[in-house]
Amino acid sequence: MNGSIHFYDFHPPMADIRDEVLEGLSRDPKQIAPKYFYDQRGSQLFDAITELPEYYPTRTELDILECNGAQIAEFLGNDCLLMELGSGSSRKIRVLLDALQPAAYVPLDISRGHLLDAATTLARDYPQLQVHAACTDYSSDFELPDLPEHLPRAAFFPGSSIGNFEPDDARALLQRVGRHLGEDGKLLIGVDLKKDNATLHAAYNDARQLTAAFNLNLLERINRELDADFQLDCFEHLAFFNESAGRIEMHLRSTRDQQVRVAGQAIRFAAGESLHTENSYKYSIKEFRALAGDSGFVTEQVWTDENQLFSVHCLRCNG
Ligand code: AVI
Repeated sequence: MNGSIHFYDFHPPMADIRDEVLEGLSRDPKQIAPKYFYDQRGSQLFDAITELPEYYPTRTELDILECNGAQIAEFLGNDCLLMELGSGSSRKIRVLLDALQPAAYVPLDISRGHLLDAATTLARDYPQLQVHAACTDYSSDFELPDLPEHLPRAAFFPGSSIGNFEPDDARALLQRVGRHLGEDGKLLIGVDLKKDNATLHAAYNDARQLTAAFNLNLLERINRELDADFQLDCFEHLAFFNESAGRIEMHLRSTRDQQVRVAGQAIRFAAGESLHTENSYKYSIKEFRALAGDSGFVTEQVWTDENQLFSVHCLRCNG
């Protein structure tokens, strides 16, 4: 028997994506939001990155979840409505589902095909589970499917995806999550910690160059979906830790003077000019506790690994 699955498509219209990409390319410095990494191939490349020896966040967070599963399950509570922001391949939720029986699981992700595949596999593997999968852009005012009002609500936001938001946007996002959760709603969130430069640098400059391929795939996606003509071999991957801002920055640097057409518009790149594609903020536990507090959440518990690489925070919404 399979668990039940319902699919809701709130994917933003292509015209909105085109306008946002063109607006970002008209800025100085040029930028495109990291949410556009995640087409089908981008999601697959990200999954491959999470298996790399250099990319410590995923395995470290999984270890923390596994070591503390019983306590986490107690915090979230059985029979809750459990949503997951940026559920991707729904791998980490499996650790929670082995200790917890939610009334329903609501994965939210912008990558439609990847979400549907992951939700279908999960419903097969957890026959008792009701899955309500919603393809949505949770970085803006996102919709949820019609869900029972009476159930206690909880959210899981793993992987330090919160670090991909500017701190002000991260606060706004947590406030929106808080509104969906309601008073006393629970949020379990993974946050990457500040650490030495060498470890961070290696995680975003892996030897197999999968992170470079992930970064460059953004251009391939824009070529395909927005009728553009980026030449991928005229851009190079650049990732470094910006110490004063406390973040990894990823860029695509133009290796020459060039002109690219995107959705009928001409965009000029000077040699060496960069297109900023991602920030990945790293926090201390104290910094993140303060950010959560500013966003309407009380920190109830924080776990880390023995090397203090990554943290998992249990937060309660104070309404
Ligand atoms: C999804 N997000 C938390 C990843 C990160 O580490 O910021 C995305 C990523 N970018 C490069 N490698 C992984």
